[in-house]
Amino acid sequence: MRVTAARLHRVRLPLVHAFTTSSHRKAGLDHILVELEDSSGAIGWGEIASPSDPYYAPETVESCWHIAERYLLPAVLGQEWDEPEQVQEFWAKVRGNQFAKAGVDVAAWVLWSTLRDVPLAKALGGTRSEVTAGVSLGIEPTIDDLLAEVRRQVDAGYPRVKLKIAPGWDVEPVRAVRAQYPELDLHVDANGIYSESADHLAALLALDEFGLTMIEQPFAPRNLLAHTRLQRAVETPVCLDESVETLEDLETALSLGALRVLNIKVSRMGGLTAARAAHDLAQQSGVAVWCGGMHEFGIGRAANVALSSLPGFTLPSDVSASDKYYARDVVTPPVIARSGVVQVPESAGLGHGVDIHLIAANTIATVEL
Ligand code: OSB
Ligand code: MG
Repeated sequence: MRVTAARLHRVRLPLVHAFTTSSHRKAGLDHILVELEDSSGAIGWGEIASPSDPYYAPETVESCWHIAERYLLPAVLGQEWDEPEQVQEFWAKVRGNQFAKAGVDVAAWVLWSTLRDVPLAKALGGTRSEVTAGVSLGIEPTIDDLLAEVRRQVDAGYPRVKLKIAPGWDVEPVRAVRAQYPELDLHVDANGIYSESADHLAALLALDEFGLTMIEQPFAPRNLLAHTRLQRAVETPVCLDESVETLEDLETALSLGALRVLNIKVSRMGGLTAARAAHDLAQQSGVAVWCGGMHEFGIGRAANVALSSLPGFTLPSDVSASDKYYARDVVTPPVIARSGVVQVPESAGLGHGVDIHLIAANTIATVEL
């Protein structure tokens, strides 16, 4: 197999509901769609779902564009390969830049599974025909707004709710949601904003009484020791997100006892090949995993659904339906959830059509190599 042409499209879609985390507020997103074409004219699509600002991870939309255009696509173009796992070896010299790599890696997997006429999920070794979706809810202006948003999503059938927290927006919103939903599968995500100061630790320890499924990424990404200390002090499982960008990060975190749950993101790990390897290692180590999201458009979302079909993804994934995020998605049909369950497509490749008219209408920049 040989990629003979590659294109990047910077596409802007408005979010149906603005999203606020401990670091940023967004009403619309720019993601970069990647097209890899082989000599037969077959196309594999991928998505670079980097946030615009370097607050979740060091990358930005501009840095991803630069790295993909200047390093990743030139490394892949013209190379012979038989298996999608080989593609990451072509850019092995490029450090970091996981989001940019992930978009190109997914495009290679989609191209390969399309040409081999197998569903992406099967190509990865997926065993589930459906996956359970949770929702991730941002910080809202008031607790009443948050309760209304939880109500909307629970009524839509989602069985798990994650709440973004930050100092000053933690124990009280969690108490309020827990009081109304004593049995709900509920967890919190701090996106690394807490320190081990006395007041921050007091808030994190106070969360232990609410029966949360996990506390996700309370401390800064590289601060594995703080996560280890917290995990020793609380019953609630600690989950890592930003801390784990490579398999080696995961090995280190496991040997320290810094986590009991792992959020695996295709984007953060640099693609499906690495995400699947993280799944395998976590499964061997007895750590539960779920698939996190980055508000992907339908292409990245379909890849997340395919990954979530692997046997170790035993907790609900952030693969909510397209309509939670976008009025119109770039794939047809959009990703649909019924009672919080998403069917894993059975058709070859991505398992969705790609709406090139919608993409063209919302494209801000394109480049072809
Ligand atoms: O930490 O999981 C996160 C969105 C942007 C940046 C970081 C995160 C998130 C989410 C969204 O939680 C999950 C989704 O795609 O619904
Ligand atoms: Mg997170």
